[in-house]
Amino acid sequence: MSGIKTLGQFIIEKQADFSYAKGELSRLLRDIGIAAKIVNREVNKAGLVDILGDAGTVNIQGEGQKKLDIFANTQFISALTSGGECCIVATEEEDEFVPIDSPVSKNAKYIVCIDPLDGSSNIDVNVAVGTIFSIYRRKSTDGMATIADVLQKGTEQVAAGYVIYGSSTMLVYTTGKGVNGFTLDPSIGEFCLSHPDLKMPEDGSIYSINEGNYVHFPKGVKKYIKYAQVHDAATNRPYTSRYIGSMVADIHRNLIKGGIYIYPTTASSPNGKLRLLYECNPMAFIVEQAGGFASDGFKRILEIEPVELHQRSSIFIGSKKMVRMAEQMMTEFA
Ligand code: AHM
Ligand code: MG
Repeated sequence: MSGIKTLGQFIIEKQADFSYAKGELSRLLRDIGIAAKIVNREVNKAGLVDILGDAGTVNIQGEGQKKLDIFANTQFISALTSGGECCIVATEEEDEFVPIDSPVSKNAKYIVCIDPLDGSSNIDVNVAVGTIFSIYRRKSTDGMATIADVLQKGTEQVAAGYVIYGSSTMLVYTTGKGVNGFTLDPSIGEFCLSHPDLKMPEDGSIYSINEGNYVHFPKGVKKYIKYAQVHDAATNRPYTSRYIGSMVADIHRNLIKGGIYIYPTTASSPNGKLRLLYECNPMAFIVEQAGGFASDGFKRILEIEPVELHQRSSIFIGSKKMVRMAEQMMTEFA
């Protein structure tokens, strides 16, 4: 097996990095990897079986849930329940957090926040979707973990990652010591290290935003879009516009090529659309660990104090120089 390093091997190798962990975090990451493979199998055959389309229920945000959202939600909760390392799962698909009340899990050290299948409106048209997860250490020391254990700032994350179900399936994660990417080799059913120590270019020339909402954007965002479209050879402008409408896929591309992804406040989403705990914080941790930056337009995403489970935020995330420039315009035209 020359040259191949599987996710499992890599996690075990890196376990020594965590003086506080006795293998629990490694097992948690392994459990997430296993659930991701099961979800991948179903996503891959979405066009074949009658699992496609609306399930007819509506999630806490009032959005229609697709059947695969529900499937993915169930898979991740069940993997985290049987793994025994996690005492609470907070998921975008459920209005309350899910306490894991088994004898082994209730004293477990970790909290997982997860968006089991992000961008699910893209499934019906065979466009990449993703899973986003975030892991925190439990703060309380006895009894059942509580909401206070879940509402931690992004800076407290001990690990975060995403899975992209795209032209190939990848799992990308960080434990705060850089970012590593693994590609699923379907022939052996293993995630294999393919993108060691991922670094995001400091500057880039891709901007990703749903420009259809232009009229509803804050002035600073409008100015940034105009800046992105001006010809200036020295700064590689005009930038290229790329927007898939699937956060994981848009950010994954920009992470590798250099770029900025923006989901600002709009008239219909005055606090932004994306959720702080399930989407913004984990992606911000990964991007910062790769050398990029994430802001809500004025302050660092990872330093926002969460006050509720399904809190939303605007987000400007990507290559550091691009995000700083967008922040500058937000302040100047506030
Ligand atoms: P979801 O969690 O309901 O799937 O929504 C999140 C998705 C992101 O993946 C994507 O970037 C964004 O919503 C697209 O929103 P819009 O269609 O408003 O541009
Ligand atoms: Mg989502």
